[in-house]
Amino acid sequence: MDAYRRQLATFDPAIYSEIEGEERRQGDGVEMIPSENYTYPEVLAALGSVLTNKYSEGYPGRRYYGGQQHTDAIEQLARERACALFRAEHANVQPLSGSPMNQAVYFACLKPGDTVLAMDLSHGGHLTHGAPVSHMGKVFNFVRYKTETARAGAIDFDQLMTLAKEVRPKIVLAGYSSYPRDYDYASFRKVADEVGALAMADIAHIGGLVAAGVMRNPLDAGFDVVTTTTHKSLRGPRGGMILCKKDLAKVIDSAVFPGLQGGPHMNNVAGTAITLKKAAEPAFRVYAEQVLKNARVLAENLTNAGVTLVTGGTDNHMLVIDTVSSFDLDGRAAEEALDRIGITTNKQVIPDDPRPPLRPSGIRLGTPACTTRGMKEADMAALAGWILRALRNPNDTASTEKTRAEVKTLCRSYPVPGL
Ligand code: DSN
Repeated sequence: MDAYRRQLATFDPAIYSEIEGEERRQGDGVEMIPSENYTYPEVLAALGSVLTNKYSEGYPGRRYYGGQQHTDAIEQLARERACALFRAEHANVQPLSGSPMNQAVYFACLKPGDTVLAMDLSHGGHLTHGAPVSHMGKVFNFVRYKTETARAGAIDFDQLMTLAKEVRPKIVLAGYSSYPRDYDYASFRKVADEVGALAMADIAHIGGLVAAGVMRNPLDAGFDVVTTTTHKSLRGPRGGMILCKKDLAKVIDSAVFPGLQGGPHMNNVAGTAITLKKAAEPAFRVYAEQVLKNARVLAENLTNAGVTLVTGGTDNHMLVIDTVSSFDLDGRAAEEALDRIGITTNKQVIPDDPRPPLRPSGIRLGTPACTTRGMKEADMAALAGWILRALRNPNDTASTEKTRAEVKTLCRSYPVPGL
């Protein structure tokens, strides 16, 4: 145990024992929530550094407080690395997380009441894409488009064009948090051009896969602005980034600070810079390719066993299982059954779900975290077997205990980075 941990354990044993418990939980189980990952030990070191003590309102070279010689250098490196990695003209690395990054783009580019064309929540869109319960949904006018679930989740771009001509959006938004496919960004760009809208992509989930070059980059299709979180497939600290064209740089930066946020969390910005350096290494591409392979193998094993996947499969890191039609279990019961065997997933609405969000018809699974631990195709086949066993026999205590032990044994072969 290092000196800081010993000090914490002595001063606040209650908190320390919960941290230890969470370390055990993360190590003994398989994390399959598609938005989660294990960050690098180097990032953990930056997060726990003295950078957390520093206020740095403003941007490199233009701060409102003194003492910025080191923070300026760190933020500048993070911005340059982000631009190089994603082929962006400008990067803002200050958003505290995914929601504020999207809010900043809306406030930078829209007036209250303006229209945004975004993916329907139940088809995979995100809360910050204007769900009625979000504040953004009250400030701006979000109009929804849907996917064609029977055609592998395809988007009908003729229909989208007709809708865009009708509602005249200021932003056409391509983005999701529960959609297991890739997008045809050029077709979105065409729709945006036709109605004079900005093309925005929210790649929060797939930022790492785009950075590695294993999924399409919307900036290559001429998108104006792209947002991504840093803690999902990118494997960094919790945070957000906005990548945009030069002509939007000023309004985006002002919308983040002073528009929406105060001082950036410089320990996070340093963690982001380190993450971006890691993501530029060849090993990260190998990791990203394995994330996709693992998701496909998991999907194949489940569909071969008769499980219904939303859109029929996956092109990215995630799978959405219709648990009601596959196992006669709602999403909450399925999530709980998997929790009991040490596989963590999350309940999830499926397209046009007739059930409520806390008892939806499905669950969502992803491979970024288990791939970080080193799991490969054979492990995915084993995981698929255990998932099937647990969801077919959710109330069989003996089977649950046996499966839990098998999951734990697998986990012992794959230590969590940083532990
Ligand atoms: N919570 C993240 C997710 O799970 O997709 C984004 O909201």
